[in-house]
Order: sequence, then C-alpha cells, then structure tokens
Amino acid sequence: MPAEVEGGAVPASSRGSWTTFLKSIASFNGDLASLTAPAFILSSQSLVEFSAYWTENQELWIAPTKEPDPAKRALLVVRWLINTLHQQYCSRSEKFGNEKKPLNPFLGELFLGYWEEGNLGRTELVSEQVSHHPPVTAYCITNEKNRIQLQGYNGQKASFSRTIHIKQIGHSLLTLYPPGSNEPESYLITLPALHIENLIYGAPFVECGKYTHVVSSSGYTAKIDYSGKGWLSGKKNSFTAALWKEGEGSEKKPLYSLDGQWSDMFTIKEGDGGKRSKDVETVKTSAVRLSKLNVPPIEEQDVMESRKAWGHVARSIEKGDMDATSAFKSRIENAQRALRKREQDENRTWKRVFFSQPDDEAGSVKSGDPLERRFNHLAKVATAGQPITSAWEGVAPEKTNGIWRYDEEKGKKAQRPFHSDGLEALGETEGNGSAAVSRTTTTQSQGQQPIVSGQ
Ligand code: HC3
Repeated sequence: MPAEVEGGAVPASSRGSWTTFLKSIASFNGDLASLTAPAFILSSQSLVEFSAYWTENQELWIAPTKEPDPAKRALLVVRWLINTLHQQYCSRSEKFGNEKKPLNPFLGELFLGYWEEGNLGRTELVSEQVSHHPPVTAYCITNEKNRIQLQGYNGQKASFSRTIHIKQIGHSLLTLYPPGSNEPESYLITLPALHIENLIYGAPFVECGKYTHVVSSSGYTAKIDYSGKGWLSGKKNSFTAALWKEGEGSEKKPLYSLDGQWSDMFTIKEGDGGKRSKDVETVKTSAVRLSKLNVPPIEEQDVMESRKAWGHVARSIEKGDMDATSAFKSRIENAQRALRKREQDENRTWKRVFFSQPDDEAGSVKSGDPLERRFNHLAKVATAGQPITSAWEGVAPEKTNGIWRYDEEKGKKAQRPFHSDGLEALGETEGNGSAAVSRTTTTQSQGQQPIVSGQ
C-alpha cells in the first residue's frame, strides 16, 4: 500500500490497531502517558534518557567557552542549540518518520552517564524523573574542565486538533565562563511547541512550532521562529533566527541571521540576512560529529536506573511480546501506586536524589542564589519585562510541580544504592529481579561536582 494513504506506512498486520489508535487520540485527555499505542509504535527507551540529546554534539556545546568575543560566543550558543534540535526531535525518526512512543518514566527514575572525548574532558549527565503527576524530567550536564553546565527541566501538555500538539513546560539554563573570566555567563533557553506530523499515514515525525528564545546575561538575545511544510509550499523543520544585542539592535536589525532546516542544512549570515549580507557559515546538522554516551554496565546500575528498571519491559517490546510488556509494566505501575499510597499514609514524600526546588528545606538550592537571580533577570527579558507569573510556560510551577534545579549538595552525597526502598518502588522481589537491556556500554559514573561553587 502506498505510504500516502491512511495507515499506508503501517505494517499490514497492525493497520486495524492503528485506526483504533487514531480514533482514541481524538478524545484523549492531554496526558501523553494515557495514550495506549499499538505495539509496533512502542519504543523501549524511556523519556528520562532524552536529556542526553542536548549535548551529544559535545564539540559544538563546548565551543562557546573558547570564544572571547561575546557576540560570537552567543552565536556559537545558538549554533549549538539549532544542531541540538536535530538530535532532540528527529534523530529517532529521520529516515522513515517512525517517531515512537517512549516509555513514561516513573517517579525517581534515573539516567546517568558521561561523555569523554580526548581534549574535551569528561561531561557528566544526570537525568531524574522529579515528578510523575504531572510528568517532569530534570537534568544537569556538566563539563568541569571547560566550566560549562546545562541544566533544566521539562514537562509536556498535549492536546488534539487534527494532530497531537505538545506544549513544553519548563526551560533550560546554560552557564559558562568566558575565556579567562571568573564571571559566569548564563543563557536562558525556552522550549518550542511541538506537533506530530504524518500521523494519519502511520509514519509520525516531530515538527517544532512557535519559537524559542535564548536570552543571555551578556545582553544578547536570539529568537528562533519555526515553520514547517505547508499544503503547497515550505520545507519541513524550517526556521529563521535572529541574534541581536538588547538596546543596540532588534529582531528586525540583528547582528546575525540564520535560516534553513534544523534537520538538515542552515546558513548563518551577518546582519539581517538580506541580499547584501555576508555568509558566515553553512552547517549540515546531520553531519555534525556526535560523541558516544557511556552508561554504566547494567550489573553496576542501581535498581532505579532506567535501563535496569525497564529491562524486562524493553526486552518484551523488542520481542513484540505485548502480554509480557503489559505484565512487566503493570508490575512497576502497581508498585509505584502502592508506594505513593504508603507515603501519603506516613505523611512523607519521595526523596529526589539530585534535584531540589528553591527554598525547599530538604535541599540546598535557595531563591537568592546567584543562578536564581540571573534566571529571574533573564526570564524578565524573555517575557518582555512582564512579571514572571505562572502563566509563562517557561516556569509555570503548578504545571511542573515546581521549579527544579540541580542541587550540588545532594549531588556530592549521591551514591548507589540511591534509595533504600528502590526494589520495593519497582515491585522487585527475590526471584523476579530486573533484567538488562542490550544498549549498555562502559563504566560507572557518579553524581556531579559543581563547576564553580555558588553559581
Ligand atoms: C512528544 C514525545 C514525547 C516528548 C518528547 C520530548 C518533548 C521530551 C523532552 C526532550 O527534551 C525533547 C522531546 C523530544 C521528542 C518528544 C516526543 C516525540 C513523540 C512523543 C509522543 C509522546 C509520542 C506520540 C505517539 C506516537 C505514536 C505519535 O509516536
């Protein structure tokens, strides 16, 4: 069957279940976790792993730390970010449009790893599911050698109108030190809206919508505007972007303009990108060198670490055994429900291993910390001077169960086993222990150290 007819890209044996799935999403409640998708569209990877996509392009991520000129440095940040979109939103489905439904992380799920590249040094990744209702993932990625850190958190709110639309709630904060400086520079990065394209044909891919703001404490601001393929014209994953200095330029009078496809090629030009603008660089995002993330071997992982915890489920999905998939998933879900009930009865809450909310007494993050002060300033620029109310989805605490920050004190203390009741949290007992997923690699990584204390 040609791919352009309804369900045309779906294996013949699954077309019925695809039609049923399409009907069910027309009335779903906005909670992505509640979508029951057919077996062939299930991924064995949990969303908690997606945090790694931010900096698989290690060289591009670290490049701004070597650039003394603040405008060029801000441009390098934007160049890294646009390349990151390729990893985040299409690296899983580039060829055939087969974006799958990831596993929904359970509260406390962890994904830890590191990249280590010759002279780039070691970059540690910590990703933790900090909230289940609503689902929120927090992450922190640090390279101490180059004094750069990216941290953030995100949740998703979905709705249906002709296709699945996803609002991303949360933000990311990049902090680095310009060469030779001890003054940190931060960049607030807002998250784009998303929608799923090609759903009807059974070959889904992600398209970005609306815009992303990048606001720097050095005074530079960038806006990336997304567009996609329309009925008659346009190319998928298209964008235009402008970078300017607040008070000296504007979106219409930028220092640099960028345009192209974030999944393919884009061009950086000086000025407004008009005919007389000089090309600075053309970048092919799919050709960018990616670094390999090292994840501890399964036998060294804690029970709450993603690939260990989902081992049975992942293998059942890979084998196409739906009964086993549901049974193993239910075991985790039931154990989680029982644990939440017990916590409620005992008037206690789940302890997050690496992240805290500002001023939470169980953590060391304070709303007066320098990073929080820089964040508040940048958020005001991003919201055009409006007070940062909960209406702004870059922060909306009631939709993400709070604001989440990497807690350096917790990070220093964190070590396996991360929770005394980890086995119970997953419904694991002697004899039904967890199993490995095949995607394993090298040695152990620990909690992160601060790149510079007090930032
Ligand atoms: C929408 C999405 C889940 C969320 C994924 C997020 C927003 C997670 C945070 C990362 O930093 C960026 C990111 C990338 C991809 C997003 C996923 C794409 C598809 C998935 C849906 C829940 C799947 C919908 C089901 C189906 C069958 C259409 O694929």
